[in-house]
Amino acid sequence: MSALFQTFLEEARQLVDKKLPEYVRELEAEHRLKEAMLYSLEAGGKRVRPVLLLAVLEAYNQPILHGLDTACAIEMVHTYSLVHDDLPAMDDDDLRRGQPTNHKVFGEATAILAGDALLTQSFALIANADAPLSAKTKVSIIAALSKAAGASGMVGGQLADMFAEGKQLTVEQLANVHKRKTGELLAFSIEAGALIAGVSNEERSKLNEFGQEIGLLFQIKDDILDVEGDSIAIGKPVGSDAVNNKSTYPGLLGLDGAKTMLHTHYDRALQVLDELHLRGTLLEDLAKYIVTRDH
Ligand code: GRG
Repeated sequence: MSALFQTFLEEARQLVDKKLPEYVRELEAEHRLKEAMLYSLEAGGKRVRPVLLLAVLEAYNQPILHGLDTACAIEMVHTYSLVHDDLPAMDDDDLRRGQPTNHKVFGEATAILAGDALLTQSFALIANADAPLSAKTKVSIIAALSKAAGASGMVGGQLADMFAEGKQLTVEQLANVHKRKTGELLAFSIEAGALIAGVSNEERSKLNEFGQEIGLLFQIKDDILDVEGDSIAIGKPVGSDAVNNKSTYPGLLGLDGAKTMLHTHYDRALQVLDELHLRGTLLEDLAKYIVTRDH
């Protein structure tokens, strides 16, 4: 990782880490609700989505502070999705990022409401953004976020994923589920950066292609980490358990096949950056970070 990228990553994360709790603390709402929102917002996420948005601004030489409210809004939507994903009615998880899940600490009803409040608040953050964004830009960002997070994006992808469980999917079907469940919000992070930076429609559509590749890379890498992490954690040979899960890339393609696919999409992401004349910017570093990360 280049020193420049390392510094950017740290600075961007610090900005987001400082700003996110401020929005919640200033809300006129019940202490318990705010505590539950803060608990998951401050639980140590990697902040990949906000960093993607801020990196687009940096790549286009725009002040990154112009995107801070929107970057935090995306992290709120992401955090809501994890809180709800962990609920007993969904994945029923006890731990998230090594800590008890929101509903384990605050109870199911409060966790549902904390997720609802995070989602709703995200739209207010964009509408009330301090940055010099025109009303038209704010409406475009809000419309794109609703699409990425809603029924045709993340929420519908979550439902499709639930109903795909135990079924044998093709790689195309799997890619489609993940494109909606996790890819759309990652791609939106890039799109929001493009909208704030005011790039041309042509560049925006190329950046969108890059965003789609990033979404895929993130998911394939996540599945690979699950297999390698599981095997290391329980001392079994790599590929023994998680690799048998047919709704993951290693499950469908084998671990080596998934790694090959990861590198194919990484090359494609770099090619799109080339076409945008953005090779050598932080966006290339970020793509590399997503492919080489260890958690
Ligand atoms: C409940 C509407 C609703 C949607 C849930 C995102 C999602 C949809 C579920 C998460 C399931 C999951 C673990 C998917 C794998 C990819 C993923 C989104 C991992 C978590 O994202 P990171 O690694 O998380 O960015 P951190 O902890 O760093 O914030």
